[in-house]
Amino acid sequence: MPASRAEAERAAALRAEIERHNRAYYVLDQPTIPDAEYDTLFRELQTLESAHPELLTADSPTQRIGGAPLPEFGKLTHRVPMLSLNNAFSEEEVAAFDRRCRESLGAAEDSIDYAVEPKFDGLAVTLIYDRGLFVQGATRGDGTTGEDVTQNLRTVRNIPLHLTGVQIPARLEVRGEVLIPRRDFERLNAQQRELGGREFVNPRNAAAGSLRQLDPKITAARPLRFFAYGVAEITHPAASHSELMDQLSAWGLPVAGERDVVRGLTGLLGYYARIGAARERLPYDIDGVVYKVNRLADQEQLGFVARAPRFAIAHKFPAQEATTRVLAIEVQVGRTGALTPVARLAPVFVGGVTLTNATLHNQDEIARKDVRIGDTVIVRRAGDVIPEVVAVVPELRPQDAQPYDLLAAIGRVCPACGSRVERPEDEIILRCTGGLYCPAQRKRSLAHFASRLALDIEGLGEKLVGQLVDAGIVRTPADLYRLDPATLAGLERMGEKSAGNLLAAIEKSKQTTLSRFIYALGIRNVGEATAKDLARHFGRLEPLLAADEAQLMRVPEVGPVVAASIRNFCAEAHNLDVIEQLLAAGVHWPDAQPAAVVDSAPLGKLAGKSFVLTGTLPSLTREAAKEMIEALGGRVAGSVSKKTDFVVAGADAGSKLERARQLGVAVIDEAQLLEILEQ
Ligand code: D41
Repeated sequence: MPASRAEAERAAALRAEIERHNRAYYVLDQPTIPDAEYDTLFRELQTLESAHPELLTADSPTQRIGGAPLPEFGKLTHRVPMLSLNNAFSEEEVAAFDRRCRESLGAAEDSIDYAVEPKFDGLAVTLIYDRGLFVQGATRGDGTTGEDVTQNLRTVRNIPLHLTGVQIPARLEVRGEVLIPRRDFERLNAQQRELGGREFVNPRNAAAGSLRQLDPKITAARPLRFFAYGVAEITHPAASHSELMDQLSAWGLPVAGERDVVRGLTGLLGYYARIGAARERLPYDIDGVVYKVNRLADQEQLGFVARAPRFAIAHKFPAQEATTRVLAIEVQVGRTGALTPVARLAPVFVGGVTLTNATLHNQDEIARKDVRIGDTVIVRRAGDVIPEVVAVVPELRPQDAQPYDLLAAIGRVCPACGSRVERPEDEIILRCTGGLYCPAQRKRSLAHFASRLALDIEGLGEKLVGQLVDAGIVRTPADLYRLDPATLAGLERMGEKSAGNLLAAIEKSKQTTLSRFIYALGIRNVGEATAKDLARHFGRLEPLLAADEAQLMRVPEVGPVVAASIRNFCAEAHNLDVIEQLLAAGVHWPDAQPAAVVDSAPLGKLAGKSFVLTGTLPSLTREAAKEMIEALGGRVAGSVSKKTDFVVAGADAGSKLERARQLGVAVIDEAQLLEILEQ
């Protein structure tokens, strides 16, 4: 039966009232009614809508509990790319940012107004409003293309399903960050514990995992929140970033309560200190603060470099350190047999995650820091880098602690396979000589083969590879293409669905590119950049496999060491055998081109120039610097050799900088790099 006019009016009134309470609770943080009363209103609306589906609207609050699961997320190409932010780690770097802005704008000292805000440690998303109605939302992805997570974003309680107020533009694309407040995160983990589910390591991971659920009901049950930090395009008359944020807030969008406007470098550093001091008391995790030149006209004048704006910078809080005890030292075997000592630690909470181990790098480092089992040590965790032991606290050393000798500890044999261990000349690391006989090396090689920059087999990580190798199901990459549901069904924790997903991912990986394939083979000294060089030069696989050292060294950037590695690899019959099996299994690449065609491609002005990036650059991320160099035809390698043209060194540059000095390679800083790029 169609709804009566009274019922239609009641539904509209309920929607408005519920959204008003929602906003009071989730945006303004001022609850207006008891939960039980809210639930009663909500259920009344649900009952009306299910009796009269024509009353249901896209922006009804009932839509926040999530609809049917999706088979997969669609992709969404951002109309305006989602840029990245450059980082500053010190006052000097902030001063340099302020100076650059002043020089470009011709402004005097302490005269620029900056909009300042906390840097949320969440997940960047974009929300699209069509005539005020929330119609689509996506993750940032790689900045160009993200995943369409509209149905999940609808369940985020403080995202308005429709905007309120005046002068709402026909189309508004809001950029912001999705996160889970700290208190809610604790509660969520307690709940996971009770339900016997997996706990999340930190709020960021929990937010990312929650937003990427195919079942929106799961997302709806997670305490996600959104905060806006910008718009894709200015469609509203605002003169400054702060006015723009005020306007977003007036339309009902949540913005950071701690935002402010300050003047000059003095103001920036004052804000940094203020937020740093208040950090523990904030309801959410932040990893720094963000500074933006406030006047929009000035922002436009400053413009962009690569993929980040010149008018903004993130001032990060320092890497986090803590002290804990070394319970044991274990030795891990890498893909190429390198043995890495790892300290097992008494669990310690550092910068949002619990650390249980930290790398000790190699015997020389252990000796230099004199790390012993039983020692109390300082561990550091910075961003995405592997946690490391920084130093020992000598006062707290147990009397009986003995100096640690790696070679003696492992009895001079590989802990994974018992093969002889050697220390190649000129190297500080020990290596297992077992090659692919060693199960540890085999696992790492397989995981490398499946990794993101190689054949990119989604879901096939170290853990699953370990299971497959231990069960004797997989020995070489070619075995992956012979897996079937029946074999996988025997594995622990492998349901029908995950088996299906894995097989689909393996099938998908068959179509790849030549450079990915070369990289995936895991030839020693052939990293991503060299794999690209080889693919470009040879165009096809066969001539590469057949090339002798002289032919290989004709590839720009390939020297005797790399050439010898490739020859050694090809001299092993079983390597060629695996390649043959992979091709027979259907692995292929559509981009095969004769070398001549590739070589005649237009050259950038950095063609033939090789760079190595090391340390933390003051404003560019490594990724951004790499992209800029590659865009001009240059090459970014992972290690320094005589063929390196420039080493770009930032703060805390280590062994690569040292090696550059030994080899007499030119060392430049970020400013000099930018000069070269802009020439
Ligand atoms: O709170 C943040 N994480 C935050 C991120 C912020 N407060 N402001 C930001 N501003 C921008 C620009 C200036 C590029 C619009 C950002 C980000 N970007 C950002 N987040 C992730 C990538 C870029």
